[in-house]
Amino acid sequence: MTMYIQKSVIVTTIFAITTFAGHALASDDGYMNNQKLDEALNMVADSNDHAWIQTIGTSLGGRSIELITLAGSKEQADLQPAILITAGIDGRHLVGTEMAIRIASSILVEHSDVLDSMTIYIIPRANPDGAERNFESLTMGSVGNNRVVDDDRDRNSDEDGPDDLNGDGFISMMRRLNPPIEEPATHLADPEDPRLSIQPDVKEGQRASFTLYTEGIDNDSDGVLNEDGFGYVDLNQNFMHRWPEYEPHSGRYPLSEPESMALARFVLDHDNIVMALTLGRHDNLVNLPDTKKKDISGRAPKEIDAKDADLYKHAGELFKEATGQKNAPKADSSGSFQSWLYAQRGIPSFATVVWGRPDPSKDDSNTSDEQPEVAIESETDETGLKPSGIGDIAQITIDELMEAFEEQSGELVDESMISMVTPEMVVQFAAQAGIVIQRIPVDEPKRAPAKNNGKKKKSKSDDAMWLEYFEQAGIDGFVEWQAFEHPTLGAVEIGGFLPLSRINPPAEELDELGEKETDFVLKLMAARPSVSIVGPEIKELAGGLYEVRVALVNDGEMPTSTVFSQTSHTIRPMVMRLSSNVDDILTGQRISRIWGIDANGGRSEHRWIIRSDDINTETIELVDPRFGNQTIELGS
Ligand SMILES: [Ca+2]
Ligand SMILES: [Ca+2]
Ligand SMILES: [Ca+2]
Ligand SMILES: [Ca+2]
Repeated sequence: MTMYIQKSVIVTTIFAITTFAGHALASDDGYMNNQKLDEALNMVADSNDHAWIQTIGTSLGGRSIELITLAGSKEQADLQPAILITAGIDGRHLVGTEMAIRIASSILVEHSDVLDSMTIYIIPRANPDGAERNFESLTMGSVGNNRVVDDDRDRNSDEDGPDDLNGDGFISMMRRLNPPIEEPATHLADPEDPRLSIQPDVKEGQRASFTLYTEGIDNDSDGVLNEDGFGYVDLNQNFMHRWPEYEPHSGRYPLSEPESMALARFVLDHDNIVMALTLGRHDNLVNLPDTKKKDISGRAPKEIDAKDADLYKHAGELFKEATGQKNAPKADSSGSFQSWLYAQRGIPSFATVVWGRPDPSKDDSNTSDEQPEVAIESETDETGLKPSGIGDIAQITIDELMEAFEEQSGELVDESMISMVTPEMVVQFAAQAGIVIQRIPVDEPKRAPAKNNGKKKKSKSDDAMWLEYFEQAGIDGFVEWQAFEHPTLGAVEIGGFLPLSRINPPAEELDELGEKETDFVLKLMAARPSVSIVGPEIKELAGGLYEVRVALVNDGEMPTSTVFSQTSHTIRPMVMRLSSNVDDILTGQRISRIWGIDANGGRSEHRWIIRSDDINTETIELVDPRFGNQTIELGS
């Protein structure tokens, strides 16, 4: 925190009170629980005339979802273009909240001039219940809210969650060493590093020797271990765009949760939001989002429209310039807040995980394996496999099947048909094509490594890289396997990665990260669309007959709207309205709608020929919720 202490008294005071022993966190001190967050928020707002706190909703657990608004004045806050910064939708992503508060303080103290032309809305913790559980003495990494869900549909809810058998305060994994015949072993200890569990590579002559479970016992004696733990709805699966209906934690319907509803309502009520930054488990800044795939309707992009690629590329460059971040996991964005903002609200929506695993330091001669900036195949549930949305089948299997089909038939697979495919069909096709099916383990091997596909054999797995990093950095991110006599499973070992250690950096890194994220926010704001009016240019063609020309020019580095929203008309257009009577307009429209103006000097040109007794009384009105309404007088 040294940098901040030098810079400002206010920030120093905030962080002086936020040092607390968060023993539930692998990275120990310095992360804010809800009470500390409230104190920090109030201190930021009380210390400055340009910041206000409001409550935008209440969680299921009865906690307030807070918004802090930064603007030149309260009156102008909702009337000028705004950036929305949202954090803490995933309860485990505590680093996002830390960044949100640091961005707020830093901009208020050092960059408040930017608030004269742009508003910053910050929702630092959208899921206060989920976050709070990650500060409890026993933690397993809580993703979602407090919704009670009967995961196994046995009419009891939350009856068999994980249990801390070895009493170390964490839920980790169990290796069952001598599984019975009816439950064949699935994994073995990685010969390269026995702490890691891998699936056997038959070609290498490997044989599985254990099964993996979440730590715990079968509390309800139904023969299944830990099948229905606490809650919850994953708020990042509860939004409308590609809502993953059959996921166990996606909610009963989109926006079923008060937390997701509060976010959606806030966005719908604020037409002045011109861009959004979501700090959470998704990233579209380190890795350019997919530009090719469509959703099941075939009309909306799965991630982004190819025509918006330049916008995202530019933002990604600004991000790398500001933060230097090179690694970010890929997470499925179905039903996420940030996808909804883009696909259904037309808002340029950027997302960052804030912190990725640093590359092992270069002076370590052991790391001769080149590990370029490949996207890490980590998933939200950290199994290393990406869900396909078809039962528990992993995306890699679907990809292999599609490849096999395309090779055989010479035709491209119509991706929109994938939604019709059932797991049974996959089993059948896979058998015909000789493809081994990869499945996403449902409740269990949360930490099973990304294994398989011979191509990658030589390079280190993601898990191995994490272990290497933890060792280098001296971080306690892994529980060594220890023998334990399980009441029903017999001999097991308990250990594995700690729940939050691969998402949240050591607390001493937070201040420096905060400066980088603030720098990025400032760069984004500077790149925002900026529309100005050129003209009017008026020429009298004959007595009382005039030609009028006006152009709208966007000098910003970003388009006024995403290309996708322009073609799908998901946003309200700018409206230009001429005051003349329709009968007096010989050429041109009385009312024109402008769906978007390109970046870097993009223009929208308008020309009319009108009849007027007194041109000085005529006006052109520009109605624009995001860039402000204006009236142009045609008289000089
Ligand atoms: Ca149940
Ligand atoms: Ca434990
Ligand atoms: Ca059970
Ligand atoms: Ca249990």
